[in-house]
Amino acid sequence: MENSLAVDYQLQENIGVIRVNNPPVNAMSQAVRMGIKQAVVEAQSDNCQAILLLCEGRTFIAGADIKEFGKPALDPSLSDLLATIEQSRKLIIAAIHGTALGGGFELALTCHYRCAISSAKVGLPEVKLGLLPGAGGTQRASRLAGVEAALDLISNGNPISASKALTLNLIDTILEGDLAEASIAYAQKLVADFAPIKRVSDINIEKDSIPTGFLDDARARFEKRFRGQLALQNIVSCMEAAIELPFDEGLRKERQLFVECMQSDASAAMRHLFFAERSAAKVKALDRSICAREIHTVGIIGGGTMGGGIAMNFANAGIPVILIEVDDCGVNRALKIVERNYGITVSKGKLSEEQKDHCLSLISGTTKYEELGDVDLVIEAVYENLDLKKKIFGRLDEVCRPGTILATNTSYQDIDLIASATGRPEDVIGMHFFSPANVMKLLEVVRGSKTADDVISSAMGVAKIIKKIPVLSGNCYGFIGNRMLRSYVSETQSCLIEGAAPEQIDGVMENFGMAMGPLAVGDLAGLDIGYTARKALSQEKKGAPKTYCIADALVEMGRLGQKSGSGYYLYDPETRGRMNDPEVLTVMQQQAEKLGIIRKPISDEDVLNRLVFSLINEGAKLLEEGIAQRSSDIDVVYVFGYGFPKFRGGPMQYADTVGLKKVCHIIDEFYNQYETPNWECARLLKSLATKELNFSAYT
Ligand code: T1G
Repeated sequence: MENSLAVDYQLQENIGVIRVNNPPVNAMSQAVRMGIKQAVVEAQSDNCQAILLLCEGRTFIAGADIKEFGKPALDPSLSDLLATIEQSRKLIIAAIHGTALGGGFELALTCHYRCAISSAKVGLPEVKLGLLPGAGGTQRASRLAGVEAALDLISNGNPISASKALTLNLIDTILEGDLAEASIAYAQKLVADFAPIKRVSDINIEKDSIPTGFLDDARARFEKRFRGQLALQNIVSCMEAAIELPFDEGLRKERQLFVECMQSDASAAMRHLFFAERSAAKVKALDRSICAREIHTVGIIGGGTMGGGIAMNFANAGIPVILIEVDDCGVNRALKIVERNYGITVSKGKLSEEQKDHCLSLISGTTKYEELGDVDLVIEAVYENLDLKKKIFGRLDEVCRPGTILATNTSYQDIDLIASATGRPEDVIGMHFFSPANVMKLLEVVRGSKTADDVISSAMGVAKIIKKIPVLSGNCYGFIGNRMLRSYVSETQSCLIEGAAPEQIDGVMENFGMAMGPLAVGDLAGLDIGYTARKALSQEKKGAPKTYCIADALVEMGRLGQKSGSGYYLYDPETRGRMNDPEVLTVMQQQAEKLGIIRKPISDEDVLNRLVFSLINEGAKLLEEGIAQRSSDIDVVYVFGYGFPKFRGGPMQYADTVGLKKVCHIIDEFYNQYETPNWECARLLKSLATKELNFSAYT
C-alpha cells in the first residue's frame, strides 16, 4: 500500500499494523478513511494473521472530522469503511489510548476486538453537537452494553473510563505498559488462541430484557428536560430500532435519523459553538512568538462570594492562593465560604474528601498585602467601587514585584482608570468571572489601552489551566456580556411597563430555550442588587425611568425577590416555586400611569424579537467598535455566561439563522415605533444584510 501521511501500514511479525497519524486528535478525515480502507483491503491478501489499528499522538481517533460536515461527502464514507472492517476475513483489533470518541469509537466497536490502556476514555458525544452516533454506534453499543447503558452513554455524551467500558463489555481488555507493544502481543495471543471473528452485528437484543415503558419514559424525560431538541428524541428512536429491527435495517434507520439531525438548525448551532469556543481563545494580531508569563502563585483581594469562588478555580488547578481580607474576621469568613463550597462539591460526588483537603491546603488567608510580594498574578475581587479599586491597585503597585500581573474582576468599571492608579498600566488587565465563579465556564479577559500583549496572552492561557473559556473584550461599559445584558433588561422592563406580564415575558424566553426568564432571574439574584447599583449611577447611566421604575417600586415595597418571598412573583416558602401575583399588575399599572404610558397587550412574537434582537443589535455594535474580536466570541459569551440556549448557537448565530435582512427589517420597525437609540440598527448589521452576508462571514 502507498502509505499516506495520515495512515501507515506495516507488517510487524504476523500482525498487520495500521497506524493513524492525523494531529491533533486523529479526526477521521477523508485521508484517514481512505488510508485505513486501503490498509484493511491489502491486509486481506498479505501474510498477516491479524490486523491491529492504533493511533500516533495523544489520542485514538476522536471522531469524524467535524470540519467536513455540511460540505459535499468525500468517499470512502465512514459507513463504507466500517462495512469493510466488519467484513474483514482476518481479525481486526482496535488499540485505544487517549479519548476514542464519536466515529472513532464507532470504528473501534466495528472491529472484532477492542483493547485499551487504563487511562483511556471512550464516548459517543455526538449529542453535544446536536447529532447522534451515525455510524452504527447506537446499534452496536446497545448490543454490547445493553440498551439502558447505551442510552445513558449516548444521551449524556460524556466519556467513560476504560474500566467502566470494560464492565459494560464495550472493550475486551485493558493493557498495561506501552500500548503498541502490549497490543501487538494481545493480537498475537488472539491468533495463537484461534480466537473467533466476533461481529457485534451478530448479537441480538432480547426484547424481554427491556423494562416495560423504558423508551417512552426516556422520551418524556428528554422532552421535559431538552424541550424540542431533535437529537435526543431521535436517539430514543435509534434504540427502538436496535430492539425491534434486524441489524442492517436498524443501521439504515439510524442513518436516516442522523441525517435529519445533521440538517437541523440546532446541530448547525452546536457545531458552530464547538469551534467558536476554541477560536475565542485565540487573540487576533497577537504575535505568536510572545511568551506568556508563568502563573505559579496567585493573590486574591476580597474573600467574598466572588473572591472565594475565584480562589477555588486556582486551587482546583493545583495553584496556591493567598486570599487578602480587611481583618481576621474577614479572613476566617472567607475561608469558611470556601470550605462550605467545597463541601457542597463533595456532597455532589464531584470531589473526594482527599481532593477537597488538598485544595483547601492550597488556599491561605491574611490581612497583610506584603505577603503578595512574590505572587505572579493578583486578582482584585472587591465590590464595585472605583475609588476603592484604585486604592487597592495603588497598594498592589507598591508591594508586588515587577512583572506581577494585576487583574481586576470588575464587571463594568473602566480598566484604564483602574490602571491609572499604578505606575505599570501595561501589567493591568480585566479578568471578569461570572457568579458562581467556581462553576461558570466563561471568563471575560478585558484589555486596557496599555495592557501588554504578554499579559493578555498570560490571562488567556491561565484561563485554560483553570478550565475556563476565555473571551477577549475591549474596554467599554459592561464589556461584552453586561453591555448586551443592559439592552436585554431595558427591553424586558419596557415590555413590562407597556403591557406584558412577568409570566408572559418569562414564558416566551423559556420556550425559546433560556433556562430562566429575565424576571425570574432578577428575583433569583435579588432585585435590591440592581436597585443599589442604580443609586450609584448618574441619571444618564441609569437610562429611561421606564426601564427600572417597576423594579425600584418592588424593592421599595420590600419585594426583593426569592430571598424575601416575593418580587415579580410570589414564592412558596417550601418549594420556592413561583406564583403569579396580581399585586404586581397593580404596581405596573401605577408606574405606567405616572409615566403617561397606556398599557396594552404585546404579542409573544414581539416580546421575543424585542428581547433577542436587542442582544443582536448591541452585539453588532460591539463588533463595529472592535470591542469583540468575532461574532462567534459574542455567542460564546452569551451562551456560557448568560444561559443563551446552546441549540440556538448564541445571539449572532441565531441572527444568521433568522436571516439578517429579516432581523434588520424588524429592528427598523421597532425604531420607527419606539424611536429609542437602542433600536437604531447597527451599521454593520445593515451593511451585512444589504450584501446578503451573515455574521459568520464577517470575521
Ligand atoms: N473534528 C475536527 N477537528 C477537531 C475535532 C473533530 N472531531 N475534535 C477536535 N478538533 C480540533 C479542535 O477544533 C482544535 O482545533 C483541536 O482539534 C484540539 O481540540 C459519525 C458524526 C478530542 C476531547 O465530538 O471533544 O464522530 O483550535 O482544543 O481540549 O457518529 O477536541 O487547534 O484549530 O478540543 O485536548 C464526535 C470533539 C464528532 C469530539 C480533545 N467527536 N472533540 O480536547 O483539544 S461527530 C467529538 C473533543 C462524529 C459520528 C459523528 C476534544 C477532545 P484548533 P481541543 P482538547
